[in-house]
Order: sequence, then structure tokens, then C-alpha cells
Amino acid sequence: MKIEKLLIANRGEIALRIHRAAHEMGIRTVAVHSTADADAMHVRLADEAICIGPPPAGESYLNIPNIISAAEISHADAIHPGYGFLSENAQFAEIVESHNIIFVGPKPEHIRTMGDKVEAKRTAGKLGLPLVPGSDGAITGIESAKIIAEKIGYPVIIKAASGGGGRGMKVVPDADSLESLMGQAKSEAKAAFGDDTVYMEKYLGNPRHIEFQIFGDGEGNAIHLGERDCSLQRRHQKVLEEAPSPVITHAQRDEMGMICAKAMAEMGYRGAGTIEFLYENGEFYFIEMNTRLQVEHPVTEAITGLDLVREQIKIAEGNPLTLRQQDVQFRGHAIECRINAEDPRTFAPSPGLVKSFHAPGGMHVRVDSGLYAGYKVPPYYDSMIAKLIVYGTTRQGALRRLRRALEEFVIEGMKTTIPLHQALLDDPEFQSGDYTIKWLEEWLARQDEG
Ligand code: MV4
Repeated sequence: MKIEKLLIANRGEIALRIHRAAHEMGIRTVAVHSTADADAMHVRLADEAICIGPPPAGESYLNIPNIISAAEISHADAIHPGYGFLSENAQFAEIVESHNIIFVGPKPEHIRTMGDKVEAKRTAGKLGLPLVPGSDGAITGIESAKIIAEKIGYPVIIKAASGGGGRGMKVVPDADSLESLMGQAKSEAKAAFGDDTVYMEKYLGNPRHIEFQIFGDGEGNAIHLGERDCSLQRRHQKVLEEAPSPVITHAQRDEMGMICAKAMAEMGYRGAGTIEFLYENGEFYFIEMNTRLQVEHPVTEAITGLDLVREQIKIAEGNPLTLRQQDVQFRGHAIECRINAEDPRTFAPSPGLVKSFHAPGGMHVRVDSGLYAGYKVPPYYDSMIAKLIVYGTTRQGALRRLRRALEEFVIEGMKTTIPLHQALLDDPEFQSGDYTIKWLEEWLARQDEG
């Protein structure tokens, strides 16, 4: 079914990103917004805008009845959830579909499965994805936990089944601390997610975070769009992402990519998804799957030339995948910097009035941002205010272009993480591509000493 009108259940740069793809496809858009976002760019760009509640996200961008009402009032025939907010809420996807509105996203059952990390691992294992050695499912008690830990060898890590994004994890160095750390993991999981189910894995000491972009049509066809390296992160917040990974060969990409695509075809996955791996000593280990479009999708767009939101919408309309794996070509190198309204040293949020704004441009430079001069960044939401994505034929070339683009960027009125990205670019280790998930936090600690 052709989508005529799309409601975008999000804000900020991703709402703009979705609006742009929709308009290029001749689809009208409906923005929703909180009272704090009345002046936001996503509201200005959309064909219609509906206020869905007060500033706190729980009462607006997470308010399911108000969003469904907005879709009904505006006669939207589809809803795109973007990332964050309701994007991985299986119940929301079900409610949308029960109102005969197209959910631009995966089948609710697949969102639910992947949201439960124990179920996700079980499913991934059955589908042939390589797993981190660990407990087969949830851990039931301290005695069985001891046996499993002895078998896989310390250190182990205890993770919350309802977790993700690093919350409720405990690294256990030895048998003596297992009982107490497992207890802590369970009580933290209970407090954070209302569910104290935990599972165990071998702890990998120094991996990279590499994720594969996949697409399925829900009818048994699926492809992969290569990997992104997201190892540069601080406190589980990604700072910079690149594609391809500096350490993955063509052969590894083809092999892992095909394994991912085959798995997604077999499960009948629909829409865009990301399969996350830890990568250490040349081996991939599945950890989680994200059933949404991701912040860092533009680096994949840059090296494949594909519009991922357009592909999502085409699949949501019920079209079979027209792209074949052999049509997907990887060219060059892309890097994304997340620019946050934060102090570049302390990372304290720094919202406020944008006094002046000038985005870099030129060849192979993309800025996704809802900022404009005179706009006031509200304090209620995520601090990411812009994404800068550069492309180059080589990684070296992309790094040079990134330096040039960061020099051009002007955002006055608040602190931003632009100086952090500039300092990072000057670091020889970063330039060499030789970094793991621990590297950035150690580098930041060294910056603070020096
Ligand atoms: C791990 C790990 C080491 N070993 N699992 C953190 C977030 C969650 N998605 C999985 N995470 C990790 N799981 C095993 N078996 C280390 C991390 C981890 C991490 C992973 C990806 C990116 C950044 C990270 C930062 C700290 C820890």
C-alpha cells in the first residue's frame, strides 16, 4: 500500500531526516511536538504539526494515546518512530497496527524478542550467529552460576536480560566475588527495569564494537549493508562512528554480512536492523540486535549510496526488497561525529540560545541538524544537536575532510563537543584506527591529566 501521509513520532535531526526522505517520495508529513518544541525545525518543515503534550518526554514523545490521536486526526496512514523514544516499543508497534496504521519498522514480535537480551541471544544462536560463550539462557541461582563461570573461565560478565546500552552490567573477576556481584546486578536490574533476570558471558577485555546493517522485507528476503565501527564511545554513548571498520577485511565483511543476512531472511525480519558484535582477536561475537534505524546510519548511506529511510518506507509499503546483495557496492570511507551541546571536557549539558550557526559544506560533507540561529536548545532531551558526516575515497582522505569541515563549523551560544572531535583527530592512535571500546575513556583521562 502506497503511503500518502507519514506521521513522524520523533524530534530533532532524525525527524528532519525522515521528513526529507518522505518528501522526496511524494509523501506528506505530520510532525508531532511537545510544547517545548513549538519552534523546532522539524515542526517548521513538516506539512502539518500537532502538539502532543508538555516538555517531559513521558508526557509527549512517549505518550502513546496522544500520538495515536494525532495520527487519527491528521489521517496519517503510517508512523515512523525514528530512534529512541517509542522506536523499540513492541506494544506501541502493535497498537499502531491495530489502528490500521502502518508501523515503519519491524514486526512487533521481533522487536519484543530482541528487546529481551536472553531471548535475543537464543534466537541469534539458533540462526547461526556466533555468540559470546556464556550461560544458555538466564542464570537461575548461585550454584549453577558458579558452575557456568568455572566452565567458561573468569573474568565473566553478568548482564540484565532487560538491559542494553550497558545498564545493569557487572564484571566478575573471580569466584569469590561472584555471589555479591550477581546480587548487585540483580537488584540494579530490578530497580532499573522491574525485572531481575540476568545472564552470564565470558568477559572480553579489549574488544571493538562492530555492527552490521541489515534489511529484510518480512517475506524471507534480506541483505546486509556492511558494518560500522562504533568503538569510540564514552559511558555507552557513541562519540564517533565510521564505515568501513578500519580493521575488517573484504572477506570478513562478506562472510559475517552473509551470515547476518541469512539469519534475517530465515526469521522473516522486516525493515532496518542492526546486529551488534564485539570483535576481538579476529572473531565476532553477537551481543545484541537493535530493531530500529540508528543514529549512525548515514555512514552506511555514504559508502553504499543508498537512502536507508527510503528503503524503510518502501518495505513498510509492502514492497519486496528490490535491492539484491550483488547490487550493494561499498565505496570509500565515511566518518560521523556526534556534536552535542555539552562541555567538551566535563560533558555537562549546555543547552541554550543558538547565537549564530554556520554549517560546513562542500564536497562529501553532510550535516544533519535541526539547529538554526535564534533557536533555543531545550534542556529536556538528548544533548545531540548535530551530526557531521564526511566521505572520502580513503580513510586518510575522510580524516582530512573531517578536519576541514570541523574548522568551518560555527555554533555560538553554547558549549559543544566540536573541540573534542578536533583534539581526537590530532591523535596519532586515533588516526591509525587502532582503538577499542576502552580507548576513548583512557584518552580522555590522559587529556585531563595533561
Ligand atoms: C560486553 C563487554 C565485554 N564482554 N560483553 C556494553 C553495552 C552492551 N551493549 C554490551 N556491552 C559490553 N558487553 C562481554 N561479554 C563489554 C561491553 C562494553 C561495551 C560494548 C560496546 C561498546 C562499548 C562498551 C563499553 C563498555 C563495555
